Amino acid sequence: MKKAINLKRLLKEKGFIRLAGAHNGITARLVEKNGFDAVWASGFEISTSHAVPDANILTMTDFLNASGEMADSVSIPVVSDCDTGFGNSNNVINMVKKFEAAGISAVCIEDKKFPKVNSYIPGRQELAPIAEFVGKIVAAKNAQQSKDFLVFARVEALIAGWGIDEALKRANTYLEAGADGIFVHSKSKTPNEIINFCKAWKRRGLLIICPTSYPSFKEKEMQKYGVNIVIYANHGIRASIKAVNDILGHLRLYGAAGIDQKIAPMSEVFELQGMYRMKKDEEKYLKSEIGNVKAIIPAAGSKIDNSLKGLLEDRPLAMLDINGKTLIQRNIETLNTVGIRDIKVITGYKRENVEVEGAATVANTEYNSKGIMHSIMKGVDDIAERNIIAYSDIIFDQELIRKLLRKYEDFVLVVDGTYKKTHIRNKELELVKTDRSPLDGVRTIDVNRCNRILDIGKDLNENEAHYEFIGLASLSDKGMRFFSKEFKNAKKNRSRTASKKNAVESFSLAEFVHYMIRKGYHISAYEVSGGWMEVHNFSDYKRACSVFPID
Ligand code: SPV
Ligand code: MG
Repeated sequence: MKKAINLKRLLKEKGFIRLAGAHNGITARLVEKNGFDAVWASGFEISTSHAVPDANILTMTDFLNASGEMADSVSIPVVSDCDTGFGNSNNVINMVKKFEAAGISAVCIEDKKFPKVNSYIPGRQELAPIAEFVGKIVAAKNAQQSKDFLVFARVEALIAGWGIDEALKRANTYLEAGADGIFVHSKSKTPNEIINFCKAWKRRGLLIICPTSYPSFKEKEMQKYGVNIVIYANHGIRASIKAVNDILGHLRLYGAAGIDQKIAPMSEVFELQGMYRMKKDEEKYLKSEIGNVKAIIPAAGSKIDNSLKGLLEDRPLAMLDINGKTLIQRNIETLNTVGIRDIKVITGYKRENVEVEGAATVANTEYNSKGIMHSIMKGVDDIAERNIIAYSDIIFDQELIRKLLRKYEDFVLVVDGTYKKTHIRNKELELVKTDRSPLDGVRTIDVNRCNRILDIGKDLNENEAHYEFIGLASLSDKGMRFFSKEFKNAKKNRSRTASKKNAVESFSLAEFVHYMIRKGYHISAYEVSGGWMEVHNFSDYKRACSVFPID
């Protein structure tokens, strides 16, 4: 497994690189996001995250799993802290095989006796014999598969109190044995010990330090003394311990009020965990039974019948509560149930009060001066195999949508032939004339017959009309492309002549379909007798309430 960024090359190019500690996928991702050159898969952090001491309590497999997760989560290299190599040279051979295969760019082993204890803990800090550690380095270098894999040797002589001469001797011997770099560790409160080491070290191999206990050492200074890699080993987990403690304290004392400003928003977490990328992948690969279908619900308009104003206050019609659930939410759930998950609700009037689940919202800030067609076009981005457009003042049932999805014509409007008998509103209807009249006055049967729309509009003569358009349409990808293209053309051509009111952006869907019919397009009618209801006024609302159970 190869990393996108090659650590060996990076070191050659930059001469000085910065690593920060991590213990799992998300912390590694934060290291990358914050611009570090590589991740330090810290033994201290991994142990802490398992709530055990950094003292070889965890196994090689625990470290391998954590390191592998980090490597999978970032594109920058991961350098794994492998303590003493989890045993003798036999364990080191197995370790290199496993870590290299897991996509790790380098391992670092330290010259202490197994089991080790974290370097900052006073007391038992026993060094391994030089010969034994050299054997581990040679074994590691011989075990690696790729020439780019690096093995760093960590000198603990200063930690164990053996002094600078022992540290120099060990550093030189380890380089001779084939180590790709020397990590010289110090727990001194000042950088002097490390500076003295650097000054005295004539051999000059790749040098690594970890300034946890001597934070005053500036990166510029480090470079002056020949340091090539600085590891900020454990600040991430210490920061998170403090942050989590603070937040838990706040929750205990005050509850969740006022806490949102102090924690990462969910959107940031979704971004970090890769949710948005997954949703994009889903669009591409997750094929549902119904294929790739999108829905657009224009709900930007401010027109509300006077009889409903008391119920709506500061909300658009789509937010009308019908027995515990809003009108729009009922439609979104119906679409979701059928398998349509890519839904865009176009908001405008009082859009700050529009709340939907299971759909995205797109703002139409010009809802006052432009109409439904402008809203619909705001919802058109990538064109799907099927594109549903549904007005926000109707409620439809699942069966109607399922049947509509089985209509394969390029441009289909759902029309109802029963309006002459059931018309109980005082609202102007968008009437439809087709090349064939309805099969029967009230009841029809779905025989999949294709009925071509000859005319549509509010001003159509009732005697000539056969149906009313219910505000639901289905377009194939080809149909949608023509629809968008004609809209753009019409916008361009008419902008010179039409008044604002007559501008194509102010058209209703029916008005634009009328325009397309005039241009010769074949628009089909899907005839229904029910399966939907409209909500324009208080009587409609009462009827809807009597149909839906209380949620
Ligand atoms: C680690 O991060 O696990 C290290 C560095 O080994 S330190 O804890 O600073 O010794
Ligand atoms: Mg460690």
